[in-house]
Amino acid sequence: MTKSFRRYLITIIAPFLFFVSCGREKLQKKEPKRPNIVFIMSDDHAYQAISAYNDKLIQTPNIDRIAKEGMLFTNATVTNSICAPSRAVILTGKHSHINGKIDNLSPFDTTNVTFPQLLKASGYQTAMFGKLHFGNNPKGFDEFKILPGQGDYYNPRFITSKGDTTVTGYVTDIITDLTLDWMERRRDTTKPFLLMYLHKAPHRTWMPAPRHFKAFTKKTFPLPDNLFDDYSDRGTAAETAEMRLLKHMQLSYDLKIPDSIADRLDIKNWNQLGNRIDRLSPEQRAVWDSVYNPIAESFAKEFPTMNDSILTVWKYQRYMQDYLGSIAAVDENVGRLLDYLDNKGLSDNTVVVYTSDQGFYLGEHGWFDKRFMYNESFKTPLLIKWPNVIKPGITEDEMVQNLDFAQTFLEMAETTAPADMQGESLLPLLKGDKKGWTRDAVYYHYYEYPAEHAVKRHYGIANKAYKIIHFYHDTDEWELYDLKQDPNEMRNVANDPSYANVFSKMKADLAEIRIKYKDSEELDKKFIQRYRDAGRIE
Ligand code: SGN
Ligand code: CA
Repeated sequence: MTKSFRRYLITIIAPFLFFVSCGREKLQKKEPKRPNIVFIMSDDHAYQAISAYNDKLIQTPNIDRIAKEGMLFTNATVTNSICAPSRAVILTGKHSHINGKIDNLSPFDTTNVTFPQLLKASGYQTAMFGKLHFGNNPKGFDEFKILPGQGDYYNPRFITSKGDTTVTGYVTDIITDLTLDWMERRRDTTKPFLLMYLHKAPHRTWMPAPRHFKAFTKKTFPLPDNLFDDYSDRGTAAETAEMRLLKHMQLSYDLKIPDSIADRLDIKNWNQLGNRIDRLSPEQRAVWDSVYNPIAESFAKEFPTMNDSILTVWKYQRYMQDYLGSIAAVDENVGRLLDYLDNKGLSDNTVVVYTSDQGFYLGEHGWFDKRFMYNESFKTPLLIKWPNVIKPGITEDEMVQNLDFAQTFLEMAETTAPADMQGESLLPLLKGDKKGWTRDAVYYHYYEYPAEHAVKRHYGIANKAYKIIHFYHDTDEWELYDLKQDPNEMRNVANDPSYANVFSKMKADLAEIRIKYKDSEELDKKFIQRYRDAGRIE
């Protein structure tokens, strides 16, 4: 470089660089200090189907990015393993018996105070896109577009504050399009934001994006050890539940055998495929038919000679193909959102949470669905990244719950949480301060019975070593599991004399935690009465 060229560079470029750096400083001053919060939740996404937990079933590279850059929780649980109640717990930071949303059936009581309302009042811009399932609109959001009830997979309808719209396409892609459109066009850059990005997938009836039909229907998956559980060594609740692949998963409705073939095989019942695929456009339907019809034809040939175990395995494989196929689009779309945050320079000051409204049975105990306090539905995936606060790649095994989100987000936003919230802020764990975390057991209470899937009412407490469950209402049964000896929860030891001391200690701990959280037999009776008043029980 000649001297004169160097001088030229200094005189021409230096003022420009000075100008740019001042501009950046100004920009930095304007950037809100409190972190943005991106809460990603899918519906019924089991931790067994996220490769950061277990890569035997599916690769989820984008969801895994959150764990690689942040923290993976291996002991995250819900307080009531069903959709709308879990969402109510998340928003209110209170157990179901306090916030009143005990089941999916009655609408959410909107006089509850929710953390988004508090964040909005403290200066956050707030938005929600996707599935809420509350029976009413969310409060505390500057903008929302939600699915009515469970919503549809294909060409779904959305509810907004200004009325309904129908959007063409696949639900998981659309929820992401709506989210990115809001981020790009309506975000107020002078405020931190709370974004609730809530997927419908992979909820029953597990309908993948047309682009994933083919690849997933060609795969076979390893069988869970207890696929052929006979429910001996347990109480009656596991045996009487109606969520078995063999008996309760529908060949037509769930596993996409067309009605015409179901008729021919005489397996037609109340649950038909018809209305599940009526929303497909002719083009989408052509892709559907080209993939699912040949599967149904070959099933029709084999069906007459299938015994129960062959049929169970066939159902398991078809179930996994569609369930995991639906997750493929969730993972791709989470990648789109993470890329957007990276590309816009937002990632450094944004907390990203990935979770599900509860776990799910992927053939364990021979089941699909959730509701029970047994591991696969009690636990839920939880991955959190927060650059500069959470160290990358940490696995955390402390017992955290969906009850804790509200207080966690409020503390992140330097906003005081109401004293009657019942969770605990996760900030000590996120900052690596284990001494600041004292919880050693968590409480659970499920109510929706009698109802679909026939899982009896129960409550219980779990610590890292044991779990005790009391089934009540039309039964009175206790179950105790030794989680270290029997991680698959196949043997109830409540009546085993060698566990007598553990049993009485766990029972006492359960009574104590019920008092701590203000749950009681009076409330149990009140909620049973609610079912009587609604004519759901005599
Ligand atoms: C629907 C499903 C059930 C599921 C509930 C609750 N049946 O009723 O299998 O348990 O939702 O799910 S379906 O025939 O409509 O698919 S939740 O995630 O909304 O709680
Ligand atoms: Ca759910």
